[in-house]
Amino acid sequence: GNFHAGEAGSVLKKLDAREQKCFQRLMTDSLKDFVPEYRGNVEKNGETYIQLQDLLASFTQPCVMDVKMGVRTYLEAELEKARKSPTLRKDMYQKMIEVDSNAPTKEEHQQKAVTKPRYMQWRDEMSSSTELGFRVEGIKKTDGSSTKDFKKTKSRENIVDIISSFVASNEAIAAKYIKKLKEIMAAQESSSFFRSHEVVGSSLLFVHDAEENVGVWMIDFGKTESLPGDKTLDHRSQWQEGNREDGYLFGLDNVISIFEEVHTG
Ligand code: 4IP
Ligand code: ADP
Ligand code: MN
Repeated sequence: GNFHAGEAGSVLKKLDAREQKCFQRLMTDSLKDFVPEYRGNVEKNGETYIQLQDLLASFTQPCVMDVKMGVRTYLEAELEKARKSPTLRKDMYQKMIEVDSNAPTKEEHQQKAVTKPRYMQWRDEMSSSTELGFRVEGIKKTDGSSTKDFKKTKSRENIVDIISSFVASNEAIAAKYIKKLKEIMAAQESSSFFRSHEVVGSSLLFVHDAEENVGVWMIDFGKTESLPGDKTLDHRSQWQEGNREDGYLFGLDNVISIFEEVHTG
């Protein structure tokens, strides 16, 4: 994978130039406290890594949930590229038929391949991304067991159940998550970084433990792109190709509303 254990309290992630640039800028932005601290780069076995604060370090046997934000998980640039010079992806065709053998078109079955945007759009539609602006990607329980089996989780009711189970119906933990999510949203709404970037494929990482320590952070800026000139996004407007909107805050509104439903029952 992309990750390695770092020095105590840090994790190492394979360097990606776009992501490094984001972390550099985030260290002086109002979102600083809501992302892992960026601690420079390190070389290991001829590879370069960015060193990030280990967000799990202060927890005891934490439960962790990765929620991918936004109504789409591919960049506009990837759409354009696929239109100009489509690359056929056999691996993505395989991933597609493992979930639904009827999903590919006749032509895709013949090629045994799909383009990346085609696969990503299908994933977004199949899950809650397109409709609700986020999806649960994975959950790790306190006993260490983990699930990534959420590819077809789409309805609000299913997500309410998943999140109730994640917080083990603990009202204090749910309430702390709601407070944190509202703080993150306020910071995002006043962040110059957030306003000036298309934030795609980024996740919120939810972490809590039995002592009721609770945290939420923004992670994964591998597909977070700065906008040209002084263009800005509101992250709530509907996406139309060309406007670069990502639906991030539309999704966060829904995440908060679902946590509120979990909390009040
Ligand atoms: C994956 O699909 C995820 O969308 C990856 O995003 C994405 O990486 C992969 O694209 C794609 O195959 P599944 O989750 O359905 O397996 P992430 O790593 O953020 O979850 P990118 O490179 O788009 O970030 P490829 O092109 O890397 O395979
Ligand atoms: P990728 O770009 O390879 O998808 P991510 O940045 O999304 O990688 O991280 C993948 C997983 O690694 C996350 O779901 C989370 O569980 C874990 N992770 C990422 N960053 C941190 C961090 N700073 N501290 C602890 N765990 C992390
Ligand atoms: Mn990623």
